[in-house]
Amino acid sequence: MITAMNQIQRIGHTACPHDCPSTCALEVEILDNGHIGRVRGAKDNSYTDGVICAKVARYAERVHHPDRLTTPLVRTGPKGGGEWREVGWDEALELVAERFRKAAEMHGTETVWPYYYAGTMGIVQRDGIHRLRHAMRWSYQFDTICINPAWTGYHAGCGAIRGLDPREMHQSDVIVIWGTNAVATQINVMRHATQARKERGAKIVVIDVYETETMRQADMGLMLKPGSDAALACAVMHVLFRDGMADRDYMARYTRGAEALEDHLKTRGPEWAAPITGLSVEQIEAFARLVGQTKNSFFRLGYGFTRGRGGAISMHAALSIPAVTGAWQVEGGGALHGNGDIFGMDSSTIKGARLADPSIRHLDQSRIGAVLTNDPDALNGGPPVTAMLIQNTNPVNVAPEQSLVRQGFMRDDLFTVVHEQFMTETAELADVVLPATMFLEHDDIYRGGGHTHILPGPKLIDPPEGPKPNHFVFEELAKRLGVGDKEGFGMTERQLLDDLAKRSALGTYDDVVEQRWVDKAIPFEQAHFLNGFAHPDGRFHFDPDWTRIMNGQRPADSLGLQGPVKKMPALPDHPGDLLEQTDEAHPFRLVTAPARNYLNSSFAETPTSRKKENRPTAMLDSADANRIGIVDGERILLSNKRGEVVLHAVVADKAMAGTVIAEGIWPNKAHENGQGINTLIGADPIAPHGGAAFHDCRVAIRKL
Ligand SMILES: Nc1nc2c(c(=O)[nH]1)N[C@H]1C(S)=C(S)[C@@H](COP(=O)(O)OP(=O)(O)OC[C@H]3O[C@@H](n4cnc5c(=O)[nH]c(N)nc54)[C@H](O)[C@@H]3O)O[C@H]1N2
Ligand SMILES: Nc1nc2c(c(=O)[nH]1)N[C@H]1C(S)=C(S)[C@@H](COP(=O)(O)OP(=O)(O)OC[C@H]3O[C@@H](n4cnc5c(=O)[nH]c(N)nc54)[C@H](O)[C@@H]3O)O[C@H]1N2
Ligand code: SF4
Ligand SMILES: [Mo]
Repeated sequence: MITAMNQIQRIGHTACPHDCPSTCALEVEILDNGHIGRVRGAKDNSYTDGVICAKVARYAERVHHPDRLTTPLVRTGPKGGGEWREVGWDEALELVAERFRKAAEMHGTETVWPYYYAGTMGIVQRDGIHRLRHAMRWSYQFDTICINPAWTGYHAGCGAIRGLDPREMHQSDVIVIWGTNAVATQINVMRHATQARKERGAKIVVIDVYETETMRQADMGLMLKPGSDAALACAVMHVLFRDGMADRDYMARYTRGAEALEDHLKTRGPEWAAPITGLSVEQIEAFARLVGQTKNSFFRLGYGFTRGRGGAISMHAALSIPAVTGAWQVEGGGALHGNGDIFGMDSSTIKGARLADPSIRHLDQSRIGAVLTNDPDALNGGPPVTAMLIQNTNPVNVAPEQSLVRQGFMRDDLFTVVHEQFMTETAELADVVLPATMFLEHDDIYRGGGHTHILPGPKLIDPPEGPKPNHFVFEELAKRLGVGDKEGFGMTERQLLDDLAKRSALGTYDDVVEQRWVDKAIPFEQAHFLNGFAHPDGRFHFDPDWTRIMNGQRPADSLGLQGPVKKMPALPDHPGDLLEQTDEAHPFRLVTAPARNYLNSSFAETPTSRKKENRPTAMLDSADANRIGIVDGERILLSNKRGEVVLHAVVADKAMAGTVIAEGIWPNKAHENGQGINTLIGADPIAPHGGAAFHDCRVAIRKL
């Protein structure tokens, strides 16, 4: 424990490893007992600017948590029964290697499915699993749970995942924070936006489906119906064309499809959009006027509004607005969703890219429930999955179709290894649990999501005895599985980081550590696409060819995972019947938004976060609550064809009637019947390139 006796010995420099676009530069107090004290944001990093979220400031609670896993465990009783035998690493790894080898002998190598995600964003620890996957010819994962609809929609317009330098907000007179609850999910967006307001009177517009903390700080809050953002964008562009605020010279030089768009939008004005969005005609006109008359409008486009079945369409439609106004031409004008494409990092050795074989099947990450319950379509022409290695993700909690996921994990013929920091609900259903280190305890490197920096995260403290880094697991399994001296194996983390740094023209890893971060901001002309957009024709596409959008991955259909491409509208439009439709039995639309004090499934284990979030709730409009006779604080049941979830009602007029908000991915067992919120969420892929519609879900509600 940290006591007053422990002095600060030094300040360590690192980066936040969590799955958050802010990727903050951190300063960590290291105490003379080897523990950490406070964690702060680096003041001299121009994006972090000394500001981080409260949950990471209290990281001592997580890294020195008494419930951390410290010993490998082998299941002794029935699955999920909680009976384990403590074993040494050697025994655990021998067992795993033996079972993986046997599974492959029986069903072929594709029966093993390494399943991972972004619990750590460190490139060595997160992506090294692919090296082992490729070497062993195990099944691939089609990563869909998070970025796909957003990136697909953005790529459709701009041709790359990059945009404005976020620090340009300080040159903006309007900042549109669209479909992201920045106060909760990426605090630094809010920091720069509110500073721009202070410095130059910038107006902040927030577009969300409920009154978030972010919206509360806005000058203009647009609260709309879930999934209706593209309709809003269409009406805004209609007004821009109608009232002479469209920049026709810019469009002629830089865009494709502008004439067709103008024509198409003639029937999609504010009167058309008002009933679809729930906004008033006046609100839509006012927003259109604001961005139409303010060239330096900064569109900060988030993920939240893309987590619906029209998600890629919504992103592309919102992104089309600055291409109509020509905002991109001026400082502080244009859009940013993420800057993934600016870094030029070559992690091919870490990933074992040269060992990859494109003929090996892909399995859709979001459809893990269908995969594990042997849905032939989800298995994509291959054998059943009978062995899994899981790292940095908690699918029993976070994946859609939770009932199927759980049923899959309970299969007796499935051998599951979970490498984790805590006994998550996925680990509880494993056959073997391996304890993992935390970011402060191993070496890695990170890159910004919503900014322009590459940040090193060197090991700062020793782990407790027991936990090992992901890298250790790849290497030890590779040895036991006879991978031999294939490229990338037999190297330490430091050697792989040096290889990455060298291939990426960053010098050595030590050079990067020395510098604390490397700013990879691209020149103004490039960030603003003034040398052309990133499509081969150099133009922004109002009329994307949705069958060819790849966002860095191969298109879903070429992986054998056919998305519903044919339903995509040719030009920005309301996705309409692509969305999950409410009906008489299910009159509510559920949005499963993030909780401020959790990060996905993480931090639900830390006492302060848990206390602040209190209990799982569903927020209802008072008219809805009255109609079904629910009062604040009552137990209620949310249900649809996928299952039932118990929560407590919060009655508050913070969303439109018909919209219900459940914040946070609570542990399943925090809900009365043990069914978590993802029981209600579907896993059918979002058009055209996959993704999970976490915020697009119809439900019935009744009181208990
Ligand atoms: N505190 C905290 N921080 C996090 C996370 C967390 O769980 N908690 N998760 C991390 C991860 S993995 C990610 S990907 C990012 C995601 O961060 P964001 O980009 O912020 O995306 P979401 O968290 O999905 O949702 C953000 C907002 O979108 C709104 N929303 C939902 N549907 C619609 C819609 O149809 N239209 C509009 N306009 N808004 C809609 C929700 O109400 C919510 O307020 O945040 C990261 N940071
Ligand atoms: N209802 C609903 N569900 C959602 C969402 C939503 O908005 N609503 N958001 C979705 C999104 S955007 C995402 S990205 C997913 C994310 O969901 P998860 O992938 O589960 O996300 P995390 O909670 O970030 O990380 C998972 C685990 O990684 C572990 N971990 C961290 N670092 C390491 C490490 O170095 N090694 C190992 N072995 N383990 C480590 C942590 O202990 C944690 O248990 O959830 C999705 N699920
Ligand atoms: S805001 Fe995001 S990146 Fe920054 S410390 Fe918090 S979780 Fe980490
Ligand atoms: Mo995410």
